[in-house]
Amino acid sequence: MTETTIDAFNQANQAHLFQFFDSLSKQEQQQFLDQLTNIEDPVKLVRTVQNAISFSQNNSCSRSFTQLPREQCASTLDTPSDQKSHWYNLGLEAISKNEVGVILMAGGQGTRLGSSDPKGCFNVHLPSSKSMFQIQAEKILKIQRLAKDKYPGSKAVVPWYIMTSKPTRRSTEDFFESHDYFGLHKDQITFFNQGTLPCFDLTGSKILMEGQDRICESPDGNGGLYKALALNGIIDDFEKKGIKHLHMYCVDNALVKVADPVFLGFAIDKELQLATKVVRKRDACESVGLIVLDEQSLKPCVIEYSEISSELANQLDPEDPNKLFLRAANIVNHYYSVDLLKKQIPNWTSSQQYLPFHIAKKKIPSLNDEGKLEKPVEVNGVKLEQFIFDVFPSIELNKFGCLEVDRTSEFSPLKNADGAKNDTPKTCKSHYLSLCTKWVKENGGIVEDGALVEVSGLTSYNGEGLEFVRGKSFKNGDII
Ligand code: UD2
Repeated sequence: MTETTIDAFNQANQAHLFQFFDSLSKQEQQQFLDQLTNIEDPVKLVRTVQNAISFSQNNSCSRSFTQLPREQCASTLDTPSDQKSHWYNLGLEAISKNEVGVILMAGGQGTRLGSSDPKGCFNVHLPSSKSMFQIQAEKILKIQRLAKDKYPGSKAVVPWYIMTSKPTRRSTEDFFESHDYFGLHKDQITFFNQGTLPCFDLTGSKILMEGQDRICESPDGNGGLYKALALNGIIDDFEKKGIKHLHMYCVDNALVKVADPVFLGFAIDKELQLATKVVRKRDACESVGLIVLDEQSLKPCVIEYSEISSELANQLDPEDPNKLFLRAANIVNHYYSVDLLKKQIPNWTSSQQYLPFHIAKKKIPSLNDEGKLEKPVEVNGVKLEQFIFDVFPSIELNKFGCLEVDRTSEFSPLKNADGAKNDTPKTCKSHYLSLCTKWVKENGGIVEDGALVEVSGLTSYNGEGLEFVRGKSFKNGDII
């Protein structure tokens, strides 16, 4: 095994990795080889990375994009309420029959937030001081309760699969344990790790070394979900539990409706394989991907904010110049049928056809030519990421759905430290409490002008069941 591994990397022009090999102990040599064998096909990997780097440099996007066809889209902003109730009941019924699972992607590190803790631990300073993880756990508890109430006798357990990365795993599990899983059953929660990808020098020709016996690696992006599901036996677990429908979402959305029955029902009603929620893009430079149609392949795809030309981002809609032409903003909130994952994950994760690599140029501490670890003062390498939505083009258009939802009740991302203009703990707190206060006022509650109240997720999932507040007065900071 040693020779074949070393040969494979020599063939990929990575002989520099073994310059210290003979001076390593047997154990160090074995650890190094174990790390390297995670890379199935080094020649293919290096070639793919170099293509990705040259593509990202010339960014000559010959492809052209347009809006998704109306047939594949719906909007909760103008869907008749009886249609929405039909979807809600379909989704809640599926939950009551234990056919629904939830996948949370929580492997990202809150670097832009300036916190070393996993984002889910973050507290946006609600009156209750609840963390993002607790807010989301209570959504699951509440939707289980609503399903049991509507379908008496049902057990309604929603398994929660939480993907972490190596850097976030320990602290995430400790956080859940120390909060007694926020009232959920411990065995309904499964933690699993996403994979890693090697870091390269700026030209993509050399894998960087972090030590004489190990290479530099970083989490493989939220697109690493598919390989992580397969490697951790999660797909088998879906089958064992009879799960048919999956809601997948990202941890840093303060308003996320976990296992949203309307979204689930939309996908079930239209027999979709994959669906995504979108909000209206706030402005041309908002850091969100755009759900679009590739005009050559006629397949759905997403253009990430870090890879879109400013010209395309600013293009106005010829039918309404007050609107951006491409405005279906991705909020990392997707539906998958388990059938689709079972069928497609082997293709999406084969080393013969990697999901595209996205390049992030970074300062990466790595060995210099003398074999000493050096902290670079300027960008010296690239980290690779795969994006969860890069599988969209493998879906037939008629099996793909896009549901527009109201930003003020469904999307408030936690991305930046306080002081930034958007997407900060302050904006999350303000959006969360404004939504709760709106619910209370809609139900006849009396809230002083300018005051904001919090409605616990255990009291109401989406503003329902608040009749009891009618005629009652509430002051700023009250928790209902
Ligand atoms: C993401 C979306 C972007 C838009 C924006 C809205 C992707 C690739 N981009 O951009 O289109 O929807 O969010 O807020 O989805 N994560 C992992 N492992 C990783 C990296 C990320 O689990 O290795 C998770 C992360 O914990 C978070 C989600 O994926 O839950 C989004 O990650 P991000 O914050 O790095 O993505 P962002 O904001 O650049």
